[in-house]
Amino acid sequence: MAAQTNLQKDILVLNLEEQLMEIAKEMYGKELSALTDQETYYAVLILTKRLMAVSDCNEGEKKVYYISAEFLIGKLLSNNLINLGVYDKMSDILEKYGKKLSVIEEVEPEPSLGNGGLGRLAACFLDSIATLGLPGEGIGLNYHFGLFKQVFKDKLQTAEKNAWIEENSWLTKTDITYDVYFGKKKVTSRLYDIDVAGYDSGVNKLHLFDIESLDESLVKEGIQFDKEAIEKNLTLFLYPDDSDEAGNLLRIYQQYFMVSNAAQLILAEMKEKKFDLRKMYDHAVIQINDTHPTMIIPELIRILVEEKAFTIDEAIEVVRKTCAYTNHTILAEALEKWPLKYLEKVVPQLVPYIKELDKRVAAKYKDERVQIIDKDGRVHMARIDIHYGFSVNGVAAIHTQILEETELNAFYKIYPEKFNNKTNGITFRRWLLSCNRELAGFLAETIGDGFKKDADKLEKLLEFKDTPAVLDRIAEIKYDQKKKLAAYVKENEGVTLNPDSVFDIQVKRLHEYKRQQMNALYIIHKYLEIKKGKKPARPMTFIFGAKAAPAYIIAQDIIHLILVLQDIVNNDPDVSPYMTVLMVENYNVSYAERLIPACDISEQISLASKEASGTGNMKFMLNGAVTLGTSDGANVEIHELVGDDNIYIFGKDSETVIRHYEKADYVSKDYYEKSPVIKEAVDFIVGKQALAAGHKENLTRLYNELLNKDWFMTLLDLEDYIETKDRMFADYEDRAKWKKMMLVNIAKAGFFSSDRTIAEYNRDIWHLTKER
Ligand code: Z16
Repeated sequence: MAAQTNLQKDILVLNLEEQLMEIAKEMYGKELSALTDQETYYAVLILTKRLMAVSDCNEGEKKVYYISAEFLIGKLLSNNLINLGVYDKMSDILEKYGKKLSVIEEVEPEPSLGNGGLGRLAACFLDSIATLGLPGEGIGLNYHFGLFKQVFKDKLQTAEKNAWIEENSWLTKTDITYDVYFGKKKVTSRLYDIDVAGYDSGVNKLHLFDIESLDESLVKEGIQFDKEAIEKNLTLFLYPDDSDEAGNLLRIYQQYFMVSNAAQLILAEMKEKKFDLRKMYDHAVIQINDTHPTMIIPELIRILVEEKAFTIDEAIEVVRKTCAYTNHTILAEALEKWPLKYLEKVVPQLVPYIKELDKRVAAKYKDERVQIIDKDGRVHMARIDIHYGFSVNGVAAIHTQILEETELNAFYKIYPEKFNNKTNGITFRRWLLSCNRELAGFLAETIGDGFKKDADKLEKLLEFKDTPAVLDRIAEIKYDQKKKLAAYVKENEGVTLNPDSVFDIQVKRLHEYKRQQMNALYIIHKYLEIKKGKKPARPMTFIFGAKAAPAYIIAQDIIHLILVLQDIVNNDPDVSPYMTVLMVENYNVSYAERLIPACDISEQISLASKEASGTGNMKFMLNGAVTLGTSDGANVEIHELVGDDNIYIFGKDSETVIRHYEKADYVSKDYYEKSPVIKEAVDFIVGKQALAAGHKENLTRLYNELLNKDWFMTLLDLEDYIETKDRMFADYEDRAKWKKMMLVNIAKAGFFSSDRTIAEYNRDIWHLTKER
């Protein structure tokens, strides 16, 4: 059977050109050469979907269901062609008919089904699960407008809807529909599938559930819509919160809709394959991505008891052996705690089961910190996952350690055997082969192309760390990528970038703990230095990209400050020859794919202990950027791998930071008053120049926040940051030294392949076997 389908794919690949011509005829009645770019994109899309439809599926006795509220998949064409092994062939065919694949790729709309790291991680994982040939599926929601599109107006962020679903898209409508009940209210779901092609491997599926009765016309201005009619608005938007809790009923509706569908899909498959439900855990493992899918636990227990004749004890045991939980944050405000009142309103049928789960915990453990329902009647979702799942993992070594020793210590004492670490990873297909074809090509020439399937082979590059030709070529590719980015930025943002300057980039969601405001204070400091006549050795370019949750006021203010600085710096003739500031509009996966290959300095400056892992840090390293970072998240592991000489680490460590929180003894004003450099930079925010370029309300609020609160301790690390960053810019002038750092970073990035991460999930948690 498997061999037969493979054959079909091989035949299709042999006839790619004829097939494409045929599709052009069928769809548009035209010759291939006469198609517009848009039409060409659709024709290639249809053909690529066909290729995946006839490819082998990854099958086996046991499957992982990766349930996630977010799958930030990005554009898919280029990656699918690479993974199917037909990129070059398709590119040649198109060229024959006067078209450029890189131009056609641009036509694809980008789905924004994720906020940031967590959603992008889920997408990388799907790629790696398929690539490793493992049976696994993603389960999520088909948001029609996804995350908002960011538009700057008057130096402020505004939000618009991002419509991405077109008549031809990667979605395939299935005939699977389920009834989903919110108490007595019934809605009907519809399943859409997206094929996930592994690299030189089989195909898996991403299942996205939608609601049949959705009404897109509810969305009027920006991203506003009527929150009442659930059957009309359920899958309109992804909640624009990254790590912050929405505290919103609609979000519970979405979560239950997702898990009810997931449960029905999984149970239907168990039935179809005639698996013994009492041994469900031998055939299914459910990975719960953050707490958003937690209700899958009580929902499965409910179904097993009410429809499958399990006793409650039996149901709990089977579900416990099936479910595993990944924690992605220690920020208390991001750990979901739903008021029982809300759950009673949305999913009354689950409430007796949640109460039962709570009762069992309460009977056994007295510690307040492990109770499922607290004394204020709030349900702690993570606590359900930990008590009623078999695995709890953090996403970087230091993060897991903090979970064990601090945040979840009470649980670690009860269940030490459940805790494990899985340091995050990224798919090298997208973050090297696709986004940086030049570098990937050169690496293949230099060390062979084994690294494409076995990322550890990148270490071979170390043999060339003193070979000038190799070092020069890596630097030359970086320069070319900077020129390419500059051309794109000129076209899209109207800002001129100098490719001979140092490109310093911070791209990630806007959050105080990530400390974009600290980077902005450095820029102010440099601006003032240049004004006073201290010119840098080489011009500097500071690039930001970030969306802020619309309800997160201070995050909006930080964006405003950066846009104000962009205006002041770039329009000051004394300074603009030496520095440029740019905040790109609507930073997304596609923009990341352009920015990352062009980066010299990778900004990873979160307050130690707060960034669970970070994954952008890995992408930058892989593309030859050098990290400027705190001892936080995966930076710690990058540091261990590349050694002190190939990374710039600064700031207080996580123990010191945690101690400050415990003692509540951090006073930002003390730092401001102690240091003239800090004072000068902070005061600039509400100085004449800034107020003339920006809005008093935003700037004053931010100033007061930094001075009187500064919850994420910007001023604690600012001086060390300035000193370290200055040293980094100075070292950039030692070109031989810098090029070697670039090479070492690329060579040591292999550990951060999501293939390694997924192999570890499988070895320690999932225990799947391949059939082929
Ligand atoms: C998210 O993107 C992350 C955590 C979270 O609780 C919710 C969301 Cl939407 C991020 C972490 O902040 C980041 O450090 C980590 O690398 C990423 O998840 C993937 O694990």
